[in-house]
Amino acid sequence: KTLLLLVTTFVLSIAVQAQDTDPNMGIIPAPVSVKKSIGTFVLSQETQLLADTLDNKAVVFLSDYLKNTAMLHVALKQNSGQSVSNSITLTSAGTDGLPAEGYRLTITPTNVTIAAKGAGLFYGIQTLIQLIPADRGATAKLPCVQIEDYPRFGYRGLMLDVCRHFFSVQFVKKYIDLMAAYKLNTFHWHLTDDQGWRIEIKKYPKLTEIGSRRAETVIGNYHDRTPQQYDNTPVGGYYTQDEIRDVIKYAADRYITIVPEIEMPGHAMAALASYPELGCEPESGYKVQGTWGVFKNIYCPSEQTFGFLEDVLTEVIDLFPSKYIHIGGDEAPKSAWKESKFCQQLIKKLKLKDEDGLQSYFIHRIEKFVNSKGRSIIGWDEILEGGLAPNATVMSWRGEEGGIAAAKQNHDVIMTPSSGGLYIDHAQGFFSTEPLSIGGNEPITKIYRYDPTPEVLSDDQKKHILGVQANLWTEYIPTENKAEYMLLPRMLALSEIAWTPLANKNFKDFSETRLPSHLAWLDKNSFDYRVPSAIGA
Ligand code: TNX
Repeated sequence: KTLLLLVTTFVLSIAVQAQDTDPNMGIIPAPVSVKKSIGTFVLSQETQLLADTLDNKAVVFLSDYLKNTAMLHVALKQNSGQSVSNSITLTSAGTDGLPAEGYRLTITPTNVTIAAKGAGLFYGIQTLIQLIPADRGATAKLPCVQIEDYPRFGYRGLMLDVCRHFFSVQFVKKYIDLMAAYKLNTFHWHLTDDQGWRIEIKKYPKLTEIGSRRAETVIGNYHDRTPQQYDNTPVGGYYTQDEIRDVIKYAADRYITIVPEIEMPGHAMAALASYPELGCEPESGYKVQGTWGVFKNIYCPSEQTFGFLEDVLTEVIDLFPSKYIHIGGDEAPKSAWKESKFCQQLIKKLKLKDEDGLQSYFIHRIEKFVNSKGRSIIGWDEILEGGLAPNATVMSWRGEEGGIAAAKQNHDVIMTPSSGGLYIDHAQGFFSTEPLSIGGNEPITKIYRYDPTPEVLSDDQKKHILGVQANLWTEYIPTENKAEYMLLPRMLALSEIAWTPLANKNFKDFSETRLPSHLAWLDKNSFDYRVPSAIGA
């Protein structure tokens, strides 16, 4: 009898494997392990949703999803520990040996079980949601399977620049929804730049009264292309602190941490236009900028500036619960500091080598302040220049070199190199045939193939690579539709490089087998996206 059973099981499993053209069951990002079995579970109005804690964020998310999106009115009940047939059970039992953020999803003909703790439950739910067929009647048939899954990296990030163009709270939430569906967990919110200050600071009202508006919207491409103009309407907008709190909660309900970025010492024209005394040439008539690039004037490293930045950071830290505060640090030209008597005297007084030393002093001082509040700083890789602040995490964007150097100095790193296809403001095909963008040709194939752990690092150094991020800079992205077009479907490739084990990555399976149903889902939900092309044309 046993033999017969064994043989039958063997034959059946061969049968399953033989016809298995979709081993990852359409799931993006591809899970760690998927073991299919025979049969289906029928999800219907009679199915019960059982959970250990009914007010758990993930439980509420699934319950709301089934009711409001899947239109399946499944009753939510307390899990008694007894097995109940025709149920979806969400439980923290059976999670032994699961890595952080991991889950076990088991579907049998009688039950669905997600075993997980914390964020893992939310990710198990996202996978379950992807398994509910889009085309169905009043019930949904789910294929029987056993999935064990957890992320490759703890930091799975996506940035949105709301300064070059402003995006509404509603759009930011949509962006967060997309991130959540694809298991990204860190939203980097670029809130200040030369072209706009977008966060209300109670102590400095002019930051938003003056700094959130600009008159000019002439948008010439700063690479040698024909200057173009999108429109003639002024750009403005900012988030009140209440709106920010609302977005933080919305993200937290989806296990997404928001890392706010307050740029310094460069990319500061909107702040200088609001409070000229923070610059080295207060009489020069600073303006919120209407064109793109790098501007000469930056914060002057005076006591007044440090006082201002500490006040701003205090309000930012009170709002955002994240461990990290991003302090920018990129593209700060030093000519204004070179020309300033005050800066030259300061360099002498502090016995610094040069302006790079002054920048390093600047960032060290800010780091000390942020650390004193129990938080840590992230900076773009220029913060390496003149010496890294002791606890800083580096975002490597001008290639991987900055990240490699930082990891070798035992600093944590987030990889986001433009050379890796992670600059999703770059065109997704030949840029001459794409809508106006900053340039480039960064097709989905390129981002998909990116591996955030450079081979030159030792295993111990690789542990400093916390994860990976893609950046949506919005110089050439004035509308929500265009933001979606640039983001999608490259964000799905990002999710797979951030989550899926290297050995399970497979571009053919991703693009040909799994992506099409996700594109159909994007269509159904009226998202704009670029139809991907394997050759990047
Ligand atoms: C460089 S990435 C910048 C941004 C621009 C972006 C355009 C970085 C730290 N700085 O200010 O928007 O290039 O691709």
